[in-house]
Amino acid sequence: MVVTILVDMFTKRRRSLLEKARKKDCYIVCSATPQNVFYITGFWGDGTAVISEDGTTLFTNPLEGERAKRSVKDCDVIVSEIGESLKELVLRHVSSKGKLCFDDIQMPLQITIKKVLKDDVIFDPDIFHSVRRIKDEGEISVITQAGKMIDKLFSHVLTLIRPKVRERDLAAELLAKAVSFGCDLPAFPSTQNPIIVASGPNSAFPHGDLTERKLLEDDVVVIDIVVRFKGYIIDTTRTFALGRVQDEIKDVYEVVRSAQEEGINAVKPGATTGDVDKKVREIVDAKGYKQFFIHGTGHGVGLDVHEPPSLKIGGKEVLQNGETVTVEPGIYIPHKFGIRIEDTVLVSERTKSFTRFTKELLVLG
Ligand SMILES: [Mn+2]
Repeated sequence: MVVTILVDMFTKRRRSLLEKARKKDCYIVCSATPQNVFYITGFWGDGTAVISEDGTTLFTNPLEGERAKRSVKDCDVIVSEIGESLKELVLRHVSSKGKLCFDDIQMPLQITIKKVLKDDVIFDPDIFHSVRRIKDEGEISVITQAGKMIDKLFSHVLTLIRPKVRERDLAAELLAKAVSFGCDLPAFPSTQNPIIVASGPNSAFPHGDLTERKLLEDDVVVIDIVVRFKGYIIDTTRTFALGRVQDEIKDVYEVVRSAQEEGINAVKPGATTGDVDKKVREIVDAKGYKQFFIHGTGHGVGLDVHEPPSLKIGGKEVLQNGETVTVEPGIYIPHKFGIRIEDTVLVSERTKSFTRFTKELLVLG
């Protein structure tokens, strides 16, 4: 029963992709991007997926062959011989099937294929994203489980935050817990760690580096957790306080909390990404913190940490049922403190967050 549902899901993804490709006169879609290969085959690793009306074929090398065969769903696996060029193998397979759409132009494989097939190849990095942004039932179920992991991790944070703990040690404990819960740790080019623990003045950097700093009596601590669960990313942030909380911190926290709540309420099918951003920004601006909200309101999330659509000023993209996006306003007062609250939410008539962990200001230590 479960297997049938999975096979149907992969068939459906294949059909959606080919439908998009046909609008560009293409009959085959190719990808060697791990996220896209995983999306269409269920295998995350080194390989090239070729998708056509006949089905999906994954070409891979002996290093990955056995693992690939065990992971794929509704997909044939062809393993090259040791020493045989994967490029040649893929080229032989695709050359007679009509015009082809590749998702990326950067890799040697694409360059070789382009040289041989010339005008019969086009490149469209958005072809997978246009299908991937609407999550299907299986994906939503995985992200729902991921949300529960995040709730458990934030509950664990409550036992870790206290004066004199170093940011790095706090992060190390959280990372260990995440891995033992079944999460993987994504690589993300612009931050060096999947978990941000930014305390005191460090919290004024939206993407603070992990430091040796020890938490102090009256600190604010921003904890941004990005983990991967069964392939899918969930991205959530909470801000905690220690000791006696200054009124300014309480005020800013309340602004961010209400902006985030209104932002989530504004996320619904048919709203534009700019509508949501405006709603959030209006609340922050009205309280006089305009120049301290220095990033967009949110972003799509899925197999990548940052996917389309981007929830930003003037954003024109229309939100659709089944998309998953973050809502994450923040206010950062340089040299003093920063506050951010972030949830990953499912776009639907009754938009809901995948995480339940409280957004009240928790004062610990
Ligand atoms: Mn985020």
